[in-house]
Amino acid sequence: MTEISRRSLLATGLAAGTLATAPALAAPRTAPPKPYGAVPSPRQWRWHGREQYAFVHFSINTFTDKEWGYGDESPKLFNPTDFDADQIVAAAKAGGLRGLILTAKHHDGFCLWPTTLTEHCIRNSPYKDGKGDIVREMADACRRAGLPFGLYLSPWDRNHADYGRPAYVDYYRAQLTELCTRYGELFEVWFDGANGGDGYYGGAREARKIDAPRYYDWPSIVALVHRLQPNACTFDPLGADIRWVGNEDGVAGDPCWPTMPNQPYDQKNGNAGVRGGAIWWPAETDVSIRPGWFYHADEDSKVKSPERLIRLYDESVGRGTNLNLNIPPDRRGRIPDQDVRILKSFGDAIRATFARDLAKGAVAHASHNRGPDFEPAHVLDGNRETYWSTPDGVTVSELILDLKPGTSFDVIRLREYLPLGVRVTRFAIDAEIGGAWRTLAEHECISAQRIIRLPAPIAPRRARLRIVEAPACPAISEFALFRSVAPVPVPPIISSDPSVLDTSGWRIVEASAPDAERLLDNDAATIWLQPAPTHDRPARVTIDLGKPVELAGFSLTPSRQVMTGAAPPKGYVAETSDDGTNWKPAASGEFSNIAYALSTQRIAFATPRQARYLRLTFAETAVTARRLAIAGIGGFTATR
Ligand code: FUL
Ligand code: CA
Repeated sequence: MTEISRRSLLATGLAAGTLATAPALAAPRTAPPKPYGAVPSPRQWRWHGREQYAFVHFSINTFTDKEWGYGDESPKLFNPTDFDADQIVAAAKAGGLRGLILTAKHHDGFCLWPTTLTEHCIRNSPYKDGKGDIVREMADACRRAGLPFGLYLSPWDRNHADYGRPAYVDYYRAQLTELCTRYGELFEVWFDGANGGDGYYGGAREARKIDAPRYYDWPSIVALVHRLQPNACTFDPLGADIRWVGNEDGVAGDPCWPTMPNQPYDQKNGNAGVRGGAIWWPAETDVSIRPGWFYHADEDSKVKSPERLIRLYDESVGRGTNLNLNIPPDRRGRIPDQDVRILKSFGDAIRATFARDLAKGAVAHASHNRGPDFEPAHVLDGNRETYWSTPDGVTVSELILDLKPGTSFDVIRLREYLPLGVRVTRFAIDAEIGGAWRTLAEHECISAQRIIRLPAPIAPRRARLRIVEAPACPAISEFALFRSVAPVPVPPIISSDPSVLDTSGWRIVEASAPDAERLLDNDAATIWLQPAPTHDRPARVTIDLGKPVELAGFSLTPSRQVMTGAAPPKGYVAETSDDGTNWKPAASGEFSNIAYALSTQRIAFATPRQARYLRLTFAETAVTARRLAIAGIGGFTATR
């Protein structure tokens, strides 16, 4: 018998005679391991248990078909016809989302609550004759459903006359005070990083640049929130409880460490975090179920499928971050039916997959044991506060599950006990099949959780977690096994807006770079990429619309992938043709604000016309970049 296996048998009390000869004295208690490196605050530790929640972008933009309002929109435009907070909350719950964060105010400055601080608010809208309060209705609906509630309050305010001056920061703090004192407990408060640029600013209509950290004095704003809402995690700037994952595609780095250097945020480190970083600043992965953050009828056909959402879950929650999934209400003030169907399919699949830990009933034993309070069996008890550990100094170690015969699984979930810090640097998972050990996966970082999906189910006799590298003894709170349940497919729909053309019959005739089909696949995550164009060598794509259509304009969706060194086009030349040979000009100009808002642009022709072919030419990128990226092209006909 090797030393390791003999010791592991002793530890689990299985070696012959140990039980019989053990003295009747209580075993001496061993102290828990000392924390390693940065650790979460109690508020952050609670937040890690939340896993996924809903982001709800709803405001003036919902009614103007924009992603970023300029700030001069009339409050009268805000008029949901059938607002139903309970329906929105029910959709979030169906999706398995365990909290909800509402945009109380987006960049355009319009406030969804009847604030005493500005006239640019719901009081001056037709909704409930100015007596409505969307923040209150959402907060109450969340409370009824037992869902924690949070708020987004855009620091950038394109309506406010004082934006850029000290007086605005006082206004912003007063807004936060109203929100943190009127609506009960908040679990998260979201500060958007988009800050400064052109806007209405009380009629000045100019560009205002600010130096955000200096202007806002974030630590004091974070302290204000913590004073009024001690359980609310603040999102994003240095000093806040949570960091941005560095993209809006829903993908965390692999690994994604919850620690960072104590320095202002930088996007590259934000995605993967920094092992051994001085502060606990875990990532939140934010992404929208649709291409845009706000509802647009022409994106009804582009809602992410349940299969896509599962992949996003694996690449965010499965890498130890929390997923903040945006589900935007439509102009009725409800989550659209298609999005509800998809959320339900996604939520059902996740619930069914993780309903039962198949490792329960296995016998757990380890190469090394710290003592009775740190038993290997603690990884099977479904309790995130109990964990297996080894003696100090024993870092390379392993934990084996002797499975119940016939246990078949294809999903593995591991969790570390985070109050003691991130301890495991690298680990492997092995399975014993037919008497031989086979490595299934090897990764860096476990942290809050690590989900590993196998290509197909396996039914080994034993499964093993091998800690390959760690600076401190491990503290593993879970080693669970599941059998994945696939989501029920939800067929895509054609837009609910009759003016939006169905592009399924469209085809690329000619393009200046390969893969132009990606413009037509209804998927904003696949992009058409090419070297940045010039006026001499423009980018160009010609599309056959399949049959002559009444074309009133086109839409262009930029890529939201912010780390590709690419930018969207600055402007466009659109031409149409009946035969693909003779071309007529249709429209030309610049896209408004495309580089920063990265939102779908809808360009109407001066006059609708019959056309079989559409040709688009792009001569420049919107900002200096190595490459041009476009995610999608669509078209619309005149509304009848
Ligand atoms: C970004 C904003 O500019 C978007 O409009 C959206 O609110 C997103 C969550 O954050 O920075
Ligand atoms: Ca446990």
